[in-house]
Amino acid sequence: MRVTVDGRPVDVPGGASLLAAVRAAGLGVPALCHDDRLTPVGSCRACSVRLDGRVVAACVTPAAEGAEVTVEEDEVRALRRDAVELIVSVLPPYALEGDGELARTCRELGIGPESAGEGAGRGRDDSHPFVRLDRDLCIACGRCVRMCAEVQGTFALTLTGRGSETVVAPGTGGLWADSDCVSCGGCVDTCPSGALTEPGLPAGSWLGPLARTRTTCGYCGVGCALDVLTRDGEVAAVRPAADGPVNRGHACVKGRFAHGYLRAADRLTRPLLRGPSGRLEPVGWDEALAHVARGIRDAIGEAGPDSVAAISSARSTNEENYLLQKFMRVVVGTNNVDNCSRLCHSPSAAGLTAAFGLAGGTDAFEDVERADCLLVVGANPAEAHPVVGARLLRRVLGGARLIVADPRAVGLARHADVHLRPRPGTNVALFNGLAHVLLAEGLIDEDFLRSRAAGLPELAAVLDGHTPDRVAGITGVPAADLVAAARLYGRAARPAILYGLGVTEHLHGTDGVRTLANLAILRGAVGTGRGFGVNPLRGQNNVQGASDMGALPDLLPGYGKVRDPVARGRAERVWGVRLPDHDGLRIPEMFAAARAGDLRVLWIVGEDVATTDPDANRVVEALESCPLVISQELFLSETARRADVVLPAASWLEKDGTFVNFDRRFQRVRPALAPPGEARADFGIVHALAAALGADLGCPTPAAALAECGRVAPVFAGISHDRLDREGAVPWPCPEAGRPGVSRLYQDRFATAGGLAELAARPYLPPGEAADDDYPLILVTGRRWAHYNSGTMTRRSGAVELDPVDHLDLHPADAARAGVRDGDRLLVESRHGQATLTARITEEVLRGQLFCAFHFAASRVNALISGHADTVTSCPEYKVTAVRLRKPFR
Ligand SMILES: Nc1nc2c(c(=O)[nH]1)N[C@H]1C(S)=C(S)[C@@H](COP(=O)(O)OP(=O)(O)OC[C@H]3O[C@@H](n4cnc5c(=O)[nH]c(N)nc54)[C@H](O)[C@@H]3O)O[C@H]1N2
Ligand SMILES: Nc1nc2c(c(=O)[nH]1)N[C@H]1C(S)=C(S)[C@@H](COP(=O)(O)OP(=O)(O)OC[C@H]3O[C@@H](n4cnc5c(=O)[nH]c(N)nc54)[C@H](O)[C@@H]3O)O[C@H]1N2
Ligand code: SF4
Ligand code: FES
Ligand SMILES: [Mo]
Repeated sequence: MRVTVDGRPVDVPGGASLLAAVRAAGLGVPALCHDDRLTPVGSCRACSVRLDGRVVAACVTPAAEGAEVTVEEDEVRALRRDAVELIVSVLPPYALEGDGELARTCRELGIGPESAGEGAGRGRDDSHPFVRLDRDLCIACGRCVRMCAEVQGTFALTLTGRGSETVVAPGTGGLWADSDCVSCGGCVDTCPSGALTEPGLPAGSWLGPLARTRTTCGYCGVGCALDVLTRDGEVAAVRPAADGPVNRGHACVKGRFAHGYLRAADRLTRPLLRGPSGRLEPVGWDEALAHVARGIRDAIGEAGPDSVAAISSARSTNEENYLLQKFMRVVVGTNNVDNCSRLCHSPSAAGLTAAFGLAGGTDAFEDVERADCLLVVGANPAEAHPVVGARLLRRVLGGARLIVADPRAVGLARHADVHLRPRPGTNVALFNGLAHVLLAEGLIDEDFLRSRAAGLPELAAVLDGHTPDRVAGITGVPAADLVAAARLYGRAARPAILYGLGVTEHLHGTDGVRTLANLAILRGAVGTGRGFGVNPLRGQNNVQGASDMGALPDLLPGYGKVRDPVARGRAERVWGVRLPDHDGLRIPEMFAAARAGDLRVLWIVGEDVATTDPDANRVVEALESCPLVISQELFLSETARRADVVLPAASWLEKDGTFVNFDRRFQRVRPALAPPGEARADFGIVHALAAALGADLGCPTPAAALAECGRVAPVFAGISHDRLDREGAVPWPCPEAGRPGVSRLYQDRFATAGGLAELAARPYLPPGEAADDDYPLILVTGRRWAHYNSGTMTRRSGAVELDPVDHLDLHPADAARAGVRDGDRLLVESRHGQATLTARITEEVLRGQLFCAFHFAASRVNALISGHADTVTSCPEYKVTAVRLRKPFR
């Protein structure tokens, strides 16, 4: 569309505003109530222009073909200046200081402090750890309110008061700290006036002198691109990158604000070695590494290489994981290496590989923008993947239908067309029930099933027994809801499945993934561009990558099987050694081997197993039974406290490399700071340990390690640091440097042996734990928004003010029966151990069910969890534990 701006023709897309046209013409007008990400409201009039003779607000006026816009003309210029001057007239003079949008605008328009008023003396709200409000600076543009509603989807803010008294306030009234705010920081980013800021940073003032480092968030698997602003070797602020491929200018409380741990007083800065006194004493690196090297050499000599095992970290980079698994295979000579994918999405890797051929999600996240029906299963993205959760919600508010399958009333469930609340551990029955309805009602893609899928007759036979009524009996989901959900998914043109640990962390987690994948196959909604396939919301920042890099006991980099001579041969040629040809130990098997006296060395990198692995008392026993435990950590975690050697590690803000996010994108990680004291990046530690054993692992830099990995694993061969520096993000598979990676998989054929999608005929089998008279309640465990896993990092940040304890959610009826009041301290007992939690009475959980997180080591939640695990992958059954409540103590 062509319009004329000050006599010059400019082309803008259909639907663009005059403001966009003005900017396209290279001109600027102030736009104080406008943010490109938000619905325009046209309230400040600072963007006034003349359109075909009339004065209009450019931000809300659509550009029409042939429109003639006048910007630089005395009269409209004066109107714009008047509008800004009017706004400033009620603000205190300091509103014009600093580098914020309003202050800059005033300088450009020649408006000085003499135009300011006195300020209304409305005071501040400094109650919140991350968001500060100076009411006197609020210009009531409403950008923060719209940001919170439209981008974050939280609706925590409102404008109150009339006329010039109007000011932003939490919708709940009262203090910001007590509001629904989830600290995404979006309001601070959009505020033009400095009314909303973050502590220590006056509006805009950070922009100038601070160093800026583009990196990728090291908390969850969303993979937000962040700009880290540093001053004097400290993080001053973290800003979401507007051009971040996944986050597009958005972030969450953790990536943005939870960096206080970096300079925590108890950060590990020197290696520690357990001395003759039995205490961990600081030593030099040489001494610590020599001790570990001796231990490894002795173990290999006396008990063979398989008496050494390592747990690699999904918090670490690809290059670090690559190097560590290479160390274990090449230097030690064992496949005993695993990562926390074992505890998390190993059933996804197994299930998706069996169904489709590859171990990752099937599509690119942006494709959810096209989906018309979202099926969100056993995932709580509003808390665990907040940037994804916000995007999903926006899609739903934009018209997509939403089915949520979760026993709890999680954040998204409030907006669901259908909320299915299965009994924990009954997913396979639920998914088979949905598939039954799809088949029974003909809501399937016959062509796709004929030409691109296998296994329909076997599935149909199993589904016969899964009538809605029978499924209702098993799952507790009313038959009518099941049918309604199946029809929504079955009739959608472009349905999407996103799922989480509510599917995988079960005794039959792999069956859960496979029977969930059945739904997409039946509908032809995977590998066809119709819909957004089947996508796990993978957890840790680099859990996808840790597995991609081969930090797994049965798989080499790129998922070649260690038992496959061809895959092994490829790695042997690159590494120049013979490799062990039998599977190594999985994490739970490592602990079992330790308890049995068969494991001599356990090297644990970035995992607080004593807090986060199931059946914690047995984990502690394993650590105590193993003669040499090494913990490579940022902090003296519960695991590190029990280790014989503690090696201080750098965190994601202090190192160089790459992560792979949940939709298979490689992105760069760059150091914004130096590690404290003598702490070193895991990359350097692995190299140094190899050197202490007289070995050279090659690949001296992270870039070289990724390049070498591409030679072992052709699916990554086209990805390099240089390329990522140029392109930002590249998804795998990406075998060639000159071609884009494949974000939408299987468009021509599936990667299974026969090229077909494999339907799975799996019957429902009950969970490992069941309630009985002794343990009458079912505990589900999972996440809360402000904290991250073991909490070692988020508890050392302002997040602890937002959420200071692990709460146990219980239904009012169960609370009444047990005589529990909100806030009571409770002792919870299972057949395996005890935990202490603080009661939170809520109808978010159903009667008979409890929910808690595991973010505070002191609560000992994982002492409750059983040793049951997925029969295929050993992923723990974290989601189902029978417990009882002990008398509350107040
Ligand atoms: N704030 C925050 N974010 C995080 C993390 C964190 O600790 N804190 N951790 C990261 C990691 S490592 C991971 S893996 C991801 C996890 O992200 P999610 O998978 O979203 O997290 P969870 O809360 O563990 O579990 C998801 C849901 O499963 C439901 N559920 C339990 N049992 C069943 C069942 O039988 N059927 C169904 N349908 N649902 C069930 C639970 O009620 C819960 O709401 O989050 C990542 N992001
Ligand atoms: N009850 C229950 N338990 C669970 C779960 C559940 O749903 N319920 N979920 C499970 C899941 S999905 C997961 S992924 C696990 C996560 O469990 P963990 O992996 O144990 O938890 P994290 O807190 O993510 O990180 C572990 C440690 O790594 C350290 N660290 C961080 N960055 C680095 C680094 O770059 N290098 C090194 N060397 N160390 C670093 C941190 O200080 C932290 O102590 O928890 C599992 N435990
Ligand atoms: S959504 Fe995940 S990746 Fe993004 S800022 Fe939050 S923790 Fe980091
Ligand atoms: S920016 Fe157009 S009216 Fe405020
Ligand atoms: Mo995880």
